[in-house]
Amino acid sequence: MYEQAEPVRSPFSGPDSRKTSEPPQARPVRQSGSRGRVRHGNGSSEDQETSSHMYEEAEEVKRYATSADGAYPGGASGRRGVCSFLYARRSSLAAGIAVLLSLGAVGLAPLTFSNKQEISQLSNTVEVLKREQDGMRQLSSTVDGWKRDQDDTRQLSTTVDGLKRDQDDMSATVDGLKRVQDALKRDLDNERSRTAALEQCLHEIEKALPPCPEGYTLRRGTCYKAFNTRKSFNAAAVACLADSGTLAMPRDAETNAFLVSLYKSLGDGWSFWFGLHDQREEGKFEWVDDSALGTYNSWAPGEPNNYGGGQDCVLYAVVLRDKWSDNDCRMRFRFICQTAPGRP
Ligand SMILES: [Ca+2]
Ligand SMILES: [Ca+2]
Repeated sequence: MYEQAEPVRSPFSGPDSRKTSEPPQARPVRQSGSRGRVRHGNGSSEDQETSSHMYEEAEEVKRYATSADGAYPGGASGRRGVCSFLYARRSSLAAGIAVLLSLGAVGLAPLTFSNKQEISQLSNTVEVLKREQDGMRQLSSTVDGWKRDQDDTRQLSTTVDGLKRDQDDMSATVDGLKRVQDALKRDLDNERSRTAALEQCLHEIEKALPPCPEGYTLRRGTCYKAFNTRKSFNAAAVACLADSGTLAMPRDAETNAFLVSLYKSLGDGWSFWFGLHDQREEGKFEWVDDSALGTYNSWAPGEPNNYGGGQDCVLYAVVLRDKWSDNDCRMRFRFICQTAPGRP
């Protein structure tokens, strides 16, 4: 295929360079080996030979490619020659491409490595900043909590101040109440002293009084007796008059309690008339000496009820726990009389 190729001279072609009239000889295709490798530094004679052959072949291809008709001499056979030529040099072309890619990789590797380092450092910095941001957020939350605690403390302080003022006011009130209590105690002591003096005086007077009629008991200058006989209200009043007295008139709680204890000394379970009635005007109770009932009373619950329309006389109702009850004056009950000392 190289029969028509123009001979090419090369400074490394050696003695064969003189055979210009002879067509170039086809070279065997080399897949690999020292001729296909790229070497740097000192070139050996083999390397120089390889470079010479490559140069010559490149010149041949260049001439055919730049010819007027763009065709390799010989037409289709020429194109086949180019393809054959490229195919035969594929190992060399591959080596060249590999060299270029290696150079590119070698040149890009430091840059890529540097970028990776910078990205890694930047990523680390971002992580650190994120952690610091989280820390700042936590710190901000803590500060907010402290502020709220501070506000609560201020409110608590205000509340404590208010409580202190209230305590001072209460202390002043308590002091005033203590003074009033002390004054009342003094008054009570005075009253007790006066009462004791009066009791002593009354006792002295009672000792000077004549005695009560037989069967009567003296209490605060009056003689009382519970009769163990049953009479109507009016008959009982007549019996009391026989001792120059009347039915008993308990005008206060102490006298009322005394009379209850007096008739219970006769026995439990009996009711007793005493000197209260509304015989002159319904609902208007008065004592047998015609004096008004007054403020004190000891009515049983629901009494007086004038039950049946005919209850005008009052008794101690044993079934009502010794409380007062109006009843029919004609009924016969035991009774209590009172009289003055010295009377027969
Ligand atoms: Ca009545
Ligand atoms: Ca009644």
